[in-house]
Amino acid sequence: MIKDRLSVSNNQLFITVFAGITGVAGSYAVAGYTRQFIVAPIDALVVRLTPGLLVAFVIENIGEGGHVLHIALSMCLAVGLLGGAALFGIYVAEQLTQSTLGIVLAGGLAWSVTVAITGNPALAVGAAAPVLVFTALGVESGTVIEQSPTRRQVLASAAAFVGVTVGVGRFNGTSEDNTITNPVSRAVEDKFQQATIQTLDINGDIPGLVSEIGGFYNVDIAEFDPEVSADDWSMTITGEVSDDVTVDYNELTAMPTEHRYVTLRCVGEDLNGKKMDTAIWTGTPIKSLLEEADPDGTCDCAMLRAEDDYFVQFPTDALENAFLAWEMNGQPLPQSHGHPVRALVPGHWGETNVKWLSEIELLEEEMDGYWEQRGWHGTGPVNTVAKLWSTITLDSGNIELAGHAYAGTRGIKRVEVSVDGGSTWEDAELSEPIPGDDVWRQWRHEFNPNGDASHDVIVRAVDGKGDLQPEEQSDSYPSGATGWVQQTVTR
Ligand SMILES: Nc1nc2c(c(=O)[nH]1)N[C@H]1C(S)=C(S)[C@@H](COP(=O)(O)O)O[C@H]1N2
Ligand SMILES: [Mo]
Repeated sequence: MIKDRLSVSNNQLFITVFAGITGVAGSYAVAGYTRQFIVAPIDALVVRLTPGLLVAFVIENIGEGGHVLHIALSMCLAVGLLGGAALFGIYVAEQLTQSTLGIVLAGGLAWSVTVAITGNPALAVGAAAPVLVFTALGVESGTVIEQSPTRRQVLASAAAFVGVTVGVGRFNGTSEDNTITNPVSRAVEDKFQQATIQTLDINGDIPGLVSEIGGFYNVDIAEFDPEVSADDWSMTITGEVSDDVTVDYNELTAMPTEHRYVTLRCVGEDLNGKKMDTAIWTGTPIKSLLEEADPDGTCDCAMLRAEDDYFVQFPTDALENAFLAWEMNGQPLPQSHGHPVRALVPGHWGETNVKWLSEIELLEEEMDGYWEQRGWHGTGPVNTVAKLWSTITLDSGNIELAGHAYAGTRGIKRVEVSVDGGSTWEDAELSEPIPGDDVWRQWRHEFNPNGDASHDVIVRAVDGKGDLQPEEQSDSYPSGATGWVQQTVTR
């Protein structure tokens, strides 16, 4: 006998949750960790709608872990949406005693919602199919009581489904940037060699003078990087200019090409943090494009915008020696570093180096960029820093201290080390400067511990102008960390 109840049973509610979870897993299986994954656009929206003060608070207090919070929230929302489609289907099936109609409605609804969110009809099937299957299970469990699947059966089939789909997704191998291998041009090869030769002989495990692509730090406002193909890319210089100038990828890469060592450092990192790296970048100076556009704005300031809705504003002067890069260490710019084209602004904090660059707008008056709206002051020149990234005891019994020092376009003249809490200072050994206006240097200092178990080590840099790294300690928020790196080193 068909039950004529109007409500949905607990068992059915339980099944709709699995419909939601497996729908999300199915979407992941076909789309991978990309923008076609149903969670991605939801996450972008969550990030956009989160108040700036909260973002600043999370970055300061939770740091990178903040990503986990909004991704988890976005996952729950996606599960809710797809589960909701299943619930609606079951409800219709019960109300109208139309099993097939309910099941098809649920699948169709899940599909439409996923297409609306991701814009990809084909891949949306990955999310819709599990919803349809679980809705069918749910409808059956309501009508034919004796044969209804037990919770354990539902759980087992859901787990199996998630396992299989995620497995398939892995197997399909969503394109990962680091696997791209290109023949590296002679010029880049030479630069690699020079860096290798000039790298200090350091026993500790620290980056060389050129960071590996896979080890190069990453800071993104969005959890999912935009996917921009070189063919679809173009960049426009607009706003207060005599003429708008637009270049596409072919035009850009046909311009005079240079290979530069450039170091980047994030304003948000700790004093001795690791968000500082150097790569060999291939690109073209931006100057000729700017001159073609002929800026005539009154504030002499520019807003750079990107495909991930990132934007940053700073004085046009900073673009004078800026660079538009399309290769990193001889490879096409990896997706996570701004494929196909990013800006590199010499000596300025990482945030000015816009990835997935789409527009340079010359402004009439100054406006805050993404991070400045959130209280940061990170558009100016970098602070001077000497990092202490490695401390090890050598076979000889001596202690080796080593790290990198960076002061943007000011350059590094000297690194000084104290092993007695600042009473006496010695100059560290420094790597020969690699050519470039905006590069770090490696330093190394070896000392005899003289039987003492522990040493109060302090390191500080002197920039190319002769200015000592400021001693006063401050947090990275809002203007970048200051102070001297200090560490107790024991044998
Ligand atoms: N479009 C875009 N550009 C961006 C960012 C971003 O989130 N979106 N992050 C900025 C920040 S804060 C830093 S420190 C650098 C980091 O560059 P990387 O990820 O290549 O190391 O990129 C900058 N450019
Ligand atoms: Mo940054």
